[in-house]
Amino acid sequence: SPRPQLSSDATFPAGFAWGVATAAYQIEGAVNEGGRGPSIWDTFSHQPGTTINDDNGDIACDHYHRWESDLDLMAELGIPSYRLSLSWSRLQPTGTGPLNPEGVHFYRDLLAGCIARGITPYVTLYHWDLPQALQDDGGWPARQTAYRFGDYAGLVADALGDLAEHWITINEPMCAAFLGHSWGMQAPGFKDDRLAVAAAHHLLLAHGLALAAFRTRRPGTKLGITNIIGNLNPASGSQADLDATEYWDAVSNRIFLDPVYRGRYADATVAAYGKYGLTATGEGAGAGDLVQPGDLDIISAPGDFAGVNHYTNMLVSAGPGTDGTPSWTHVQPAPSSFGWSNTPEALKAVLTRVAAEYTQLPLYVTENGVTFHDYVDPNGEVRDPRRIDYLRGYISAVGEAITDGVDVRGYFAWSFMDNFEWAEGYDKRFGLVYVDYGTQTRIPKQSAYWYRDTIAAHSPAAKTAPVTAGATA
Ligand code: GBH
Repeated sequence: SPRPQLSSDATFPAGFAWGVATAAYQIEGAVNEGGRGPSIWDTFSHQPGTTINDDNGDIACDHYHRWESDLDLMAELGIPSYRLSLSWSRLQPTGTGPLNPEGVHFYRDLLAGCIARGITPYVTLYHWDLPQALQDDGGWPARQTAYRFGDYAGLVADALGDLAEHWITINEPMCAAFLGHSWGMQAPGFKDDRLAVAAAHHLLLAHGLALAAFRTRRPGTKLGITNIIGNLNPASGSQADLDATEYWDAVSNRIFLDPVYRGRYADATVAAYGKYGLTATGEGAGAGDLVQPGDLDIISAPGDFAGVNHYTNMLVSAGPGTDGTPSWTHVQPAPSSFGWSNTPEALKAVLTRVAAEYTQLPLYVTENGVTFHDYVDPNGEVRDPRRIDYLRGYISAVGEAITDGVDVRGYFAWSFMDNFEWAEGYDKRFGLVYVDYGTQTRIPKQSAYWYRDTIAAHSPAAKTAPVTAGATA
């Protein structure tokens, strides 16, 4: 290929974790098999009108039955690391009580299957699929759910903790809290900011309780939380736009970063959500107050790495949103199916910010990717040059951050294969591998071959065994 693999300023340390990511409900299917209990995503996606085409995850990629060939394909594509999530309700069908042996068996086989193929698993304990029974008891807006999660984490540590070194407690509490309880576009589908803020705090508390429970049982493992971090830019230099940007930062980024890495909610976040009971530290709180004394100590107990998911670069302007709050739009909308921009410098800015302002822990980009309406051409190939451009830019940005001194240890492309994109159903294809859902055929897109070659070119082994550059499809 005449095009350079990555920018020349990008460097990657030995041992850098090159990977792909998925999540349980988005790929597994088999929702009524192996003793799995229902989750809020089963309930939500089966309500008419909640997802595009009324799609649901009943079958998804049928990964529950096809995991061996999926891992074979991953190994063939030379992908060294795999971030996957566990279905809480497959492991603990009602969110309380002992683990379901069939669920444990499935995940032990899956994780051992990764290791057998030379693929290093990175495991997320919670990627949005709360057991429905816990929702029926109040869900994330209820404090006890955080304690149920701590118990679950301890049981998982005992049952599976020997099979992976890196564990992520919670994926994107921002989406679980706000998309699920304020915007109403994700399970459980509420539109109530008070519930969303309570959910946010309890998701953070759940992270802290899980970290402690896991650490006690598996002292050698590495633990962290993954936050989605957008890059926010004021639409103009006006004071109003600067204020609006600070507001969005406070309620989308800082609400999750400050408690974990600084041990208190930011003043700007408290200013926005004090009306829903959020306080900086819970000092002096009474029984029944949202933030309790000691919560922030649990939430900010040191982890071993920080997970960063990044997709969006936003332009914030002061014009009132529907509820009188500031509004935002995407920067330079590109023709991806979500209208997302291709602005890799935003990822570099986010990584640089987290390292400069929040933590010296190693960072992992636990998700980054883009969706297009990919299709199989008459030759049976899936050509996705825009995804290759996107990945080249964003991966280069990671390498440039590393060159500048930011300690980034891994990059996981979202996603290994096309899958159930939540409220967007199967309409949005994020995969490096195309999935023909009718036949469950997997077809690596050109981007998968590009990623394979990029990994090889930027891994120590490449120096002794060079590979042919460019896509081979
Ligand atoms: C992540 O969410 C998730 O962790 C992952 O499961 C998901 O598949 C992936 O990224 C891709 O979305 O109105 O423009 O916001 C990121 C947050 C939530 C972004 C849903 C897209 C809907 C479109 N995603 N959101 S938009």
